Amino acid sequence: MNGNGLIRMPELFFTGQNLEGNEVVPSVRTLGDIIGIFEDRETASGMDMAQTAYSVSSAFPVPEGTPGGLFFGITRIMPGKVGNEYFMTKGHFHRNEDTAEFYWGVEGEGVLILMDRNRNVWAERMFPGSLHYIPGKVAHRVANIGVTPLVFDACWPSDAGHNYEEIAAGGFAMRLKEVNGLPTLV
Ligand code: S6P
Ligand code: ZN
Repeated sequence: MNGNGLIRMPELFFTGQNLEGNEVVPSVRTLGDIIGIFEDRETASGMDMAQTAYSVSSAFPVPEGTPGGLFFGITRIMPGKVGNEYFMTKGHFHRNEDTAEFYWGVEGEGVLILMDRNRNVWAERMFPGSLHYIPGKVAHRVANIGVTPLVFDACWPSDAGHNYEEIAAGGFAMRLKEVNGLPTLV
């Protein structure tokens, strides 16, 4: 792809809702992979566990754990609900607690749910063009509240790491549910 001389083609490309190029790492979470995060297990038991809940394409230009580097990822969450809870990401704290992250909305409608170390929960609307600074020591999870895929980008430090265990065990202190047709933290 490189041209002649000093001006080169970039190594990464946005194509629609995906990231493509050199060494892009795709990953898929099926509903079965994340079903434990939802409250309504009875409704869940009747659903197709093989369906994709969300997928992520990431670029890791340096090895995981490198100080000072950056990673980039595009997440695409399918529309859907388990009972009255929207399809959402697993959510995590960073393993290296002081590391922050940017999220920004690209397509669709979502809610970014945040929780600090005192289990205080708050949330921000996501939409094309919304930009979200997630400070260190704040857990983050995104729900798709619309009827089309929710696409957002993320940029985070290469030494952030992921602590999924704590959220898997204790969840967030509030759940985002559809109440009277509106997304509501309960
Ligand atoms: C990584 C960044 C995102 C998420 C992705 C899926 O720090 O926050 O790329 O990995 O949105 O969410 P989760 O909680 O399943 O990793
Ligand atoms: Zn993160």
